[in-house]
Amino acid sequence: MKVKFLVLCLYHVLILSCMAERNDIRAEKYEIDKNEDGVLDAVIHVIYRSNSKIMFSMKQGQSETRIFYYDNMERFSETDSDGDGIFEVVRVYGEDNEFDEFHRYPDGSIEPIDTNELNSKVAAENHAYQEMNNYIEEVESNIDIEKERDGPNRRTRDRRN
Ligand SMILES: [Ca+2]
Repeated sequence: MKVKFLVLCLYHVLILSCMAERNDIRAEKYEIDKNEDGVLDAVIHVIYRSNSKIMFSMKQGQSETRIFYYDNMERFSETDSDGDGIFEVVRVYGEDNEFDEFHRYPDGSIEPIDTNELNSKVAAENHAYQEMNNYIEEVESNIDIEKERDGPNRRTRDRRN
């Protein structure tokens, strides 16, 4: 297993990227401290298979959401909002960010939520979902830029020593 650590400061966000490679599976970890007070605001894990994202998880406080992808499309997600280890919100995604939602109970049983509740959630969350995706894409593209910029500089410094 090959492990790399990369620390970057972007927009007052401390990001720790830990990449572990196993065959064609690659995992990245981001620790986000928005105001640099030493208290993490979020921890994100992204897992890739053959450079395709297959899982994204984000833990903020007690809340944790895991999103699963197939063919680079979000297919399934689950959320544990109170940190008790039971992911009580289960979603299955269709086209254009539409989804159906189920409630998972502690005994493992699952029940679809009310249709009116579902429709209002779909409408309300499409906007927030788009903003989050834009933010993630911006962070990911800035990491690529930082890697390209830091790579040659680091090698130059190493040659002097
Ligand atoms: Ca829970």
